[in-house]
Amino acid sequence: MAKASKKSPVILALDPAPGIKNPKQFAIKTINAVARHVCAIKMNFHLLLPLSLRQVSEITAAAHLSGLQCIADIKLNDIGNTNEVALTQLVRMGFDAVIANPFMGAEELASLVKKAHQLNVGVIALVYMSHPDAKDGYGLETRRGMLYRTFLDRAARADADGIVVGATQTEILKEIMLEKKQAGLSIPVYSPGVGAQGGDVETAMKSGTDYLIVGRSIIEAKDPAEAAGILQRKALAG
Ligand code: BMP
Repeated sequence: MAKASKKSPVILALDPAPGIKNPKQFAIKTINAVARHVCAIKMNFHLLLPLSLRQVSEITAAAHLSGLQCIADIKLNDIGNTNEVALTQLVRMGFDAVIANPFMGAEELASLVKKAHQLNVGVIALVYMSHPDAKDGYGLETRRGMLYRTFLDRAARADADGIVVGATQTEILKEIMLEKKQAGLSIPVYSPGVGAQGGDVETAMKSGTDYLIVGRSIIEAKDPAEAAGILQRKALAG
């Protein structure tokens, strides 16, 4: 996976609100409006379920034309064969990276990353999600400490291209930032959760976030380009 441009640390979560009449058109219009303020787009089930392979490919092509990378957010977590089929389809649609859940197991994750790298795409591993109930999963106590510690370890050992840690999880972000420094790890941190979910841009950037993933605060703004520009400036200042 090519490194995302540093011109902006903001990734657009391209999640049209339910009921949007033409989601593909909406997606392409939004990409064109905000492209200069973001480095990538992330597509979730909001678009991947209602649209066809061809329609999704048209969106990734529009993003690539604007110089943006495309991340498929399907939080992949299945048996190896199914993971590989999903990965291959996503590559056909033009995605540059997929988000996966290390819950699948250390070996499965490592083999997914290996396969992805052969196909020249990246894998971003969920380590700790942004919603308040995330502690009920990623924060579960295990014999090896909290579950996210194992997920972080799996992501690093598998040579994943990034990790997701919620922007709302300030203490965990800081802990991981310190740990990365001590271990000489450079794996980038992708953080959803600012704005609509209550996370703060400056706090997240100071706590170790490399890329902010932002949906509703941009998409639902009166002027999405202006909202993305403000986020970009705040993130670069943070
Ligand atoms: P919003 O900025 O509108 O809250 O959107 C955040 C996006 O990031 C959504 O697509 C959501 O599914 C995703 N996400 C998240 O919010 N928290 C996580 O921990 C992981 C995610 O993928």
